[in-house]
Amino acid sequence: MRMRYGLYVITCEDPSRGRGHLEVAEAALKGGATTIQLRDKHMPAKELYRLAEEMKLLVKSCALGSIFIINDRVDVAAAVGADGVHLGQEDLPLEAARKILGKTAIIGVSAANVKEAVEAERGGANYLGVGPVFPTPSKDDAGEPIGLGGLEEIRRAVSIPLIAIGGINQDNLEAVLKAGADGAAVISAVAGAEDMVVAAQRLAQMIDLHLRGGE
Ligand code: TZP
Ligand code: MG
Repeated sequence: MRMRYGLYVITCEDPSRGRGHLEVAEAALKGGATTIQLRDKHMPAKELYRLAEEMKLLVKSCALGSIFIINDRVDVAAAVGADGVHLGQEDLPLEAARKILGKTAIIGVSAANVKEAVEAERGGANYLGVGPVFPTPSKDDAGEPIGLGGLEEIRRAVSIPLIAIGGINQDNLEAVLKAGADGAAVISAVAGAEDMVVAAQRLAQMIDLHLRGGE
């Protein structure tokens, strides 16, 4: 079955407006997010584990059947039984994560160019996080934006789902989808919005319309 990652909302330790992980996740799910990623680079393992347990319950109680992914921490993903993990280029190698999480886990890998994308696809990644497509306020070391051109190049090179990331908002989402993304991952467009539910709703509807148009 081809997963529908759709609107992929990432919660992080420093969301705008002082909102916490669970608050962002809950609003995102209400707005129609189909994937939630818990991302926290500084939380001690025990605290992250407890938070992940709570967030899993929240995601799984939502009628949409949304996907729950944990950033970086394969150990925490395995311990709470998350749907999967997202790995950057400096994280545990894909094959090592697969050994721990098993065949059915969803493993996403960040790719900023064709080489990284092809390697991750060959290694068995379930989807790619591609970007940063645009400049992002949410990650200091995100690297140079690859633009819509970079996304199109990766689209031509691989066939697994592409989740575009980096500076994506209501104004540029349509262009990102037209460039070949299957979904979009956002932090600030939801966590930084005045009304997080409405912001998520608008983005989710745009993705839904686009996907339906392609059927
Ligand atoms: N990886 C590449 S860009 C980025 C991550 C985690 C941050 C995306 O945040 P925003 O606020 O949606 O640009
Ligand atoms: Mg990482």
